[in-house]
Amino acid sequence: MSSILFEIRDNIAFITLNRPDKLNAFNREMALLLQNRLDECASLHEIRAVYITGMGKAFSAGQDLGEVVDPNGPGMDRMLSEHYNPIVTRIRNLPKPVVAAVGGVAAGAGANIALCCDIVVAAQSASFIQAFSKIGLIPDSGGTYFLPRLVGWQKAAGIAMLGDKIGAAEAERMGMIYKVYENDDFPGASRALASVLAQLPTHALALTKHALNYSAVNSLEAQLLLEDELQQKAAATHDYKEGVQAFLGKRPPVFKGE
Ligand code: LHQ
Repeated sequence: MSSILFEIRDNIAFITLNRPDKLNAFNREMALLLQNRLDECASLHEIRAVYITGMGKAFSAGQDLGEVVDPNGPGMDRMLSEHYNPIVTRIRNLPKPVVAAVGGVAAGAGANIALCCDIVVAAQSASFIQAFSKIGLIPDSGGTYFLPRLVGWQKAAGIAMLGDKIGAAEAERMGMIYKVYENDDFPGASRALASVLAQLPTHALALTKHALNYSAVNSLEAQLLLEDELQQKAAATHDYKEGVQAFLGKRPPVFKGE
């Protein structure tokens, strides 16, 4: 059985991290497979939303620590540059919405891969742990970039240094994630969210994502210019015309992602 399951249904790519006996910890094979699948998500026109989740009781426990001490393993110097950084940049550059559906613990790189997705939802019993300090490392996989932007400097410093286990409800309260669902509702509600995203104007969502990516580093002036440029692109799409026609015709729009 592959360590990454992949299925396309109703314009959604469902990606499942699949090493449940290791809490879906990443080894090299799983990291490279995930990269390949994210490339497919970018290139296949029929995919209009991506849904990443974990098999079993965890989202992911981050790096497989068995591989770290394996003399035949990839070695520390390749793990970020070849495994995690390419995953994070692929998710951020993917011109489609990416949902992280966190059903259990998300620790270390597993937490930060979830947090770099566009919309993070979690089951009530899920949790997020910046486990790095516990083993003498620093938050990676974008943790030092996304965490302070999501929750503010103080909370980020505390969470990163102490390695606290943050429950889903607290994560939602502090703005680390978008929404928490009751455990029983979580699978259906999180898939329904992906389904809504897959029916929205895909290009406009991609341009929104692009603008949000730049808002982290741009001045107001630069961001206003970027919004102007991207809005021209959005206005040139079929979906924009459809949205306006549907509004004027008092009917629901049918967006094609074109
Ligand atoms: C695991 C793991 C795991 C292997 C649970 N590996 N087996 C980047 C660059 C280079 C180097 C290092 O890393 C990185 C990025 C990173 O991600 S660093 C952070 C690595 N992750 C961690 O330090 C988290 C380690 N795991 C834990 O602290 C706990 O397992 C958590 C809090 C996630 C869950 O605790 P429990 O629910 O109590 O589960 P458990 O500890 O009993 O784990 C269940 C099984 O999964 C167990 O195996 P076993 O054979 O005894 O049933 C664990 O050994 C295995 N497992 N995480 N990262």
